[in-house]
Amino acid sequence: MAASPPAAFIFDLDGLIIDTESLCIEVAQQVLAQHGKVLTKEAQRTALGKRPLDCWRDVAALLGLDVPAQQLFDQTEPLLEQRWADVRPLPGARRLLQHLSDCGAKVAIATSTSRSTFGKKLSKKPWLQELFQASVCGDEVTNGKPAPDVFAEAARQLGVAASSCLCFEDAPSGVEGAVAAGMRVVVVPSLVEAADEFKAISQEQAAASGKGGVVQVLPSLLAFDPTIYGLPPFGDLVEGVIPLDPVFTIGGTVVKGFGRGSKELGIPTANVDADSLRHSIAEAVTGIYCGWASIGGSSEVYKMVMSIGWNPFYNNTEKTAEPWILHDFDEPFYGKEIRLLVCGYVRPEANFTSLEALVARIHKDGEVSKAALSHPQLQRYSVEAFLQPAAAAAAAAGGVEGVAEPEEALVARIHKDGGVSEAALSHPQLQRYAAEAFLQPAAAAAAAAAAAAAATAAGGVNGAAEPEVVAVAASG
Ligand code: ADP
Ligand code: RBF
Ligand code: MG
Repeated sequence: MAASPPAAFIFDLDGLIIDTESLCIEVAQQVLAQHGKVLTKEAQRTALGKRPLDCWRDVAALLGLDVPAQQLFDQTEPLLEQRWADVRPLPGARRLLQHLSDCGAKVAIATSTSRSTFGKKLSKKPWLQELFQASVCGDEVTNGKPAPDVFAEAARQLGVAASSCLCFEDAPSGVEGAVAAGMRVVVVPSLVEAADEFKAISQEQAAASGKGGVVQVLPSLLAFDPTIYGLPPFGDLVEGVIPLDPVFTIGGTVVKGFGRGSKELGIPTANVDADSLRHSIAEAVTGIYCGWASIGGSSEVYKMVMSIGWNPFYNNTEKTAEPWILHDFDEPFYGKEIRLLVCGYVRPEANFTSLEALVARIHKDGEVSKAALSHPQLQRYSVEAFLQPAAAAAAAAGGVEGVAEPEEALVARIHKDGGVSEAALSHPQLQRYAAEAFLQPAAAAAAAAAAAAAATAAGGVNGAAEPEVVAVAASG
């Protein structure tokens, strides 16, 4: 039912447009550990979406930590400062903002972050800087989220009524603030634990009450349909798949899953170890995706389709990433390294009324993915260096200075340097330097020098021209 489009769109930043949450959790854990505390899920939840000092005040209170918020903030800031600029955009954020811009819609950002940190977070994202007309930061209003101040001010700056705005939020405190400002809210929860507490009312109910409210809860911005709000549809589908920009990668080890992929569904899925998954992608990333895969030391690249999330059909308590590689393997490959380059979004995770329905849908996902990945727009990612095993990647980089290589490639490269050096040093031309006095501990060197002096005095041959040797003594 297409109503007239909202007068403006108000976006939260952290955990909605960019994945700051993984970074903040990592650093908060580090700082709390210094005070003998651990960051609980409940503490994460209470911090979500608030201004930094408010976060620390509430987290400290919750964990019974008797340290001033300002001190905790001062401890975290230096750890975060350098890293803000490299935080990645979340799937679908750039696409939606670009679409709204193409439609001529008004867009503002309403964030709890301070103006100076906002600048750092956007510094390497010129594309983002161009996609909104106004921004309001946490230090520019009297009260932070969950108060409505940032949202009310964003609407004011755009010259529209808050009640005619559609807001996108990931955090409970942000949702509360936007609703209090009278806005309709689309929630894309950052934490799965927090997802259950959002209950959507209809747009009509929201409009009728005139008080705003949650109108949709989505697993991802990729699942947003602009036509529901009277806007033109997206025009970017490739064979029914949404191309991702940027693509994302997952590197990890193949571990045992629930033992039901092949057995129950007849569809093997190579589960990625949980630790690698946590470090590769944001908690908020779920859905069915397609892309390219490679395994172990092989440089063969295969098409794959995968589910990322909690598998609603099985109601898993742990998030999994399960690629079904669209290729027949002779044997299992547990324990091997797996590299996944994810470049397309197929659909959100769903629940099914029967196992047959789930299996049929997964097979359809496979067909859709095969077709989409054959399209040049997605095909081109099959040659990405990330998909190559470490040694091959290092060789491909070919010793060109300044080429950024992944960490495994660096390790492989260092080992290769070691091998090359060992061989070269066995050659007489370099081998002879092994006997240099410099390499001897002081006492032995003194003795050798004395012996050499005695030999010279006795008329031994000396003074043969030798290439200059530069001696470098260093520790570590
Ligand atoms: P599990 O529950 O342990 O993940 P599955 O029944 O899902 O077991 O089988 C997955 C395993 O099967 C993978 O870990 C891998 O070793 C192997 N395998 C064989 N062919 C494929 C394939 N085409 N895609 C994914 N995994 C495959
Ligand atoms: N599980 C779900 O509960 N809902 C889904 O929508 C869903 N879609 C999937 C799509 C693909 C392409 C694959 C490979 C798996 C999907 N699964 C889904 C996960 C499936 O339940 C899981 O692989 C098995 O439970 C084996 O662990
Ligand atoms: Mg599996």
